[in-house]
Amino acid sequence: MRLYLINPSNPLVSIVNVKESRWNHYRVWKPLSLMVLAGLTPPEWEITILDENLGVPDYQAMPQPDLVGITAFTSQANRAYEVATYFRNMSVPVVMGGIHATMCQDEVAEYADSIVTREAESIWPQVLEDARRGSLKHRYDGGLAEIKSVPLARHDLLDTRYAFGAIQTTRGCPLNCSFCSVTAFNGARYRQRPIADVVREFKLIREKRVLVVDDNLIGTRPEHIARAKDMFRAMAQANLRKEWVAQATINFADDEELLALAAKAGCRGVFIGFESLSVEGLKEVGKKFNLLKGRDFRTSVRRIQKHNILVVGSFIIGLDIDEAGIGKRIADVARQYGLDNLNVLFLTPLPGTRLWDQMKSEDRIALDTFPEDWKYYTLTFPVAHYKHLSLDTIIEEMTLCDRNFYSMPHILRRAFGSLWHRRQPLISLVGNLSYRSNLRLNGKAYADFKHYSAKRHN
Ligand code: B12
Ligand code: SF4
Repeated sequence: MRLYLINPSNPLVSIVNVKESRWNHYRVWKPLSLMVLAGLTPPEWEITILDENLGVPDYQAMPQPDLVGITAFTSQANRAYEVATYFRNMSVPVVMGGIHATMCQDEVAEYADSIVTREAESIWPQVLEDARRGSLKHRYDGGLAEIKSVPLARHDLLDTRYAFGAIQTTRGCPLNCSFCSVTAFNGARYRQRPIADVVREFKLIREKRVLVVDDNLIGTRPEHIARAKDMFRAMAQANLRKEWVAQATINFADDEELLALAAKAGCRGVFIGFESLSVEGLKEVGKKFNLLKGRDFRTSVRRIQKHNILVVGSFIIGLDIDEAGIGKRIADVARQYGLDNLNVLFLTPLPGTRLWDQMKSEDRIALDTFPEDWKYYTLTFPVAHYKHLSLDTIIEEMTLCDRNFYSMPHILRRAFGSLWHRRQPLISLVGNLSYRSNLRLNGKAYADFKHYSAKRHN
């Protein structure tokens, strides 16, 4: 039995457009969902993982599979439907799963023979068995997985053109920020994989560099932090020789021992969601967690960096409190905090989030012809109506912010700073130049987007 597992591309996502810029090789990430599904698949299935982000395969020239499984974030839905339609026209059954299939079940059900909602661990072997017998059901729900049942992902199945391997050590997040799908999808309970599994899986990864995909690597409570420390100790002891980057909340900075252990285990960079410059903004998105302990963000960032860990900060533009001037203010503050890299995104109502419900009820979702418009739900296009920022203004604010933070003098200053502090100057420089090289592409993408929006609203 031949199984194709497909990660569809989104041509609008410039950061994954490898041909546009060679830097982008460092920003194409492995589709871990499919590697985990492969890990759950019995040996009688011959599995091929096809990641369209590395180039769209010539499906016609390939042997016909017995079953196709497609994953999709919302931004990949359009292409996912094209691929699904292609295979269904050839009478190959198609199963879709992942976040979009969970949040937009009725829509996805129109394009697939079967959909699998939420986490797949408990249900995928059953789906395969039904497919083998030719009796696929239209819908399956995997619920939330028993974390011990998460298999070792099949790291051997993808080719070596990626700069980073990928692994997941925890699932779920209790914070439930208004714009984020994680709590709705993976639940509020923070579930941690057995440390021995994590170490074993790290050993299976061929790449020297690894993306730890957890939404919050360390968690929020003392027992979560204690487990993170144990995991870092075990990783260091296993002498994995990996360098990895992860996402965490700002409390990562609060514990020197945690930072030292993370660095020893190979942590080289951390992605932190600051989201807003102001208390009102943090309250608006429901991330009051960032306000605890009367935090001084600059000190927190420095404390992390002292351990030779780069800090990438993320902010949102388009909150109800944001007014003209927000772009420049974010760039200024990001520099004051001393961030190594800045990632600013447009406030985007993703289906299944609290923000979606709110904006929908206020009739503020501007691009709402679905499924066509999903391709713009990449957080890099302003798809909503923003309270104080028109379409032109919000794009201008984003452009000003990026041009300011990624101006050549500022990039060089950061590069010298990290050289002086011996904090991975090369990685820092490459990261900054990679963002900068996308600014030109963004300009063109915004112009096309405005044109598209105008056509939509006429
Ligand atoms: C790693 C990651 C990325 C990587 C992607 C790597 C890759 N190629 O997959 C990168 C950095 C590139 C990325 C980019 C983006 N991401 Co992202 N990302 C994540 C993150 C943190 C982890 C995903 C992951 O690997 N999980 C581990 C695997 C094992 O879990 P899983 O994917 O859920 O898969 C399980 C089930 O869903 C199911 N399943 C999944 N697919 C399938 C398919 C079949 C057939 C079946 C049966 C089951 C099944 O089985 C798996 C095992 O249980 C999630 C957050 C999260 N917790 O999901 C956000 C998340 C998926 N990203 C999100 C977003 C918004 C984006 C971006 C649009 C914007 C951005 N800048 O972040 C871009 C889009 C890129 C694009 N191509 O269009 C949102 C998506 C919301 C939505 N409705 O789509 C999430 C949920 C975060 C959030 N804050 O809400 N992301
Ligand atoms: S943004 Fe981060 S902290 Fe907030 S709910 Fe999502 S994963 Fe949790």
